[in-house]
Amino acid sequence: MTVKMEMNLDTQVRDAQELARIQVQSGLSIIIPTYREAENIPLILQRIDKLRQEQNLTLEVLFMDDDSRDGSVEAVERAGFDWARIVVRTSDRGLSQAVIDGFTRAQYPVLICVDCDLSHPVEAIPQMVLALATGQQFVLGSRYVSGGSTDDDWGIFRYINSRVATLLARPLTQVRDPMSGFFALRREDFNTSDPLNPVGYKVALELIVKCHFDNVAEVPIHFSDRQHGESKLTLREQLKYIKHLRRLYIHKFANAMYFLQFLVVGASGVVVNLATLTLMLLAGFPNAACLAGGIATSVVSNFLLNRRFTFSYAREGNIWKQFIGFVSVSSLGMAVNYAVALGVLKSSVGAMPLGLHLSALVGIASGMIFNYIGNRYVIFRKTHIR
Ligand SMILES: Nc1nc2c(ncn2[C@@H]2O[C@H](COP(=O)(O)OP(=O)(O)OP(=O)(O)O)[C@@H](O)[C@H]2O)c(=O)[nH]1
Ligand SMILES: [Mg+2]
Repeated sequence: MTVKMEMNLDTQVRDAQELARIQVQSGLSIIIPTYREAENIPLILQRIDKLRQEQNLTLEVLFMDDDSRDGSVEAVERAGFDWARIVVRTSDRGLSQAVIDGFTRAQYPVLICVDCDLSHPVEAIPQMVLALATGQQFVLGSRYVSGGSTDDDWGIFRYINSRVATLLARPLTQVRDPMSGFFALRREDFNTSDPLNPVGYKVALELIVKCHFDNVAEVPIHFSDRQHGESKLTLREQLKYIKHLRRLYIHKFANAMYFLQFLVVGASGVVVNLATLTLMLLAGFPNAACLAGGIATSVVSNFLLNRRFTFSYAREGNIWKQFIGFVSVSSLGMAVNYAVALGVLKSSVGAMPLGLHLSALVGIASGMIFNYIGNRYVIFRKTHIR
């Protein structure tokens, strides 16, 4: 459920504000991932300090820096705030890893992640905490809900890129701006997340999926372009998004995803089968041998592709043992296919036009489902992972 926060001052909201005040007083941990942001550090600290004083906030700021060596450490020290510190990380680098590392080090019950480049208005934090206090599990600073905006000079490429990335995440979450790097959640919810394994930049998406958040609120923000320092969002980082999406899809739709990949491999097997059959026919082999050759090569290619992609978690297992298992299960599948096809043919379907083809298709589908179940739960079952 996506909720846009309205700031009506009716009783309910006043209660919520009271709750938010209590939550705010018990403390906020603001985590800021940084890589070469020395110029921006004093600026964001000034803005947070202003907010802190105006709203009487208890907070800590943790800059999670991937060893920038650009004066970031000195910039935090020079600012002289006892509530701000910088953690210099030298291993397991990356934006998402830095954020998660920061969350595990945080001392307060409310966790907030914000970019250092002043793209995100820290002034929206109280409203985000208010949303948490009213029962939301996760709150995003969003460019794409009404009232949200971006600076005007976004080129068409950047805009399309952002929208396509959002669209690809739609089956994972209905929120409008899951790509946002500005968000808030409770530490207790973070602590009960499934194991986190993000690649690239989309840490909010990782958390929404792995913490199973249903109630996600979006607070409209204006997203400003960075004024200082350089963007680290390279094409390489963007390509990691595809890898991340695949992982999240498998996590959320495990069985459906395995089956989908199994079907795609199965379809490729039909092509391999027919291609082999045709080549053998051209080379002058008899029909029966061509059929057998087609089946044999497709069984091998299906096995290799399923092992590499569909059931990639079992890649470490003994390949020969798996191959023998795969062939045994496939042969049973072929028998199922044949028996079902014969059965259907004998029923009233057999008398229909194209009855033979229909019977064969039902047989193939039955054989495939049988094969899938056998492979998923017997041959490539998860205990094969070391
Ligand atoms: N610790 C750490 N922080 C990073 C890394 N890459 C980027 N960041 C920080 O993550 C935040 C977002 O990075 P940006 O480069 O601004 O990426 P972006 O906001 O998606 O792209 P722009 O809109 O072009 O700025 C910034 O505060 C960066 O300093 C990284 O590898 N490690
Ligand atoms: Mg940025």
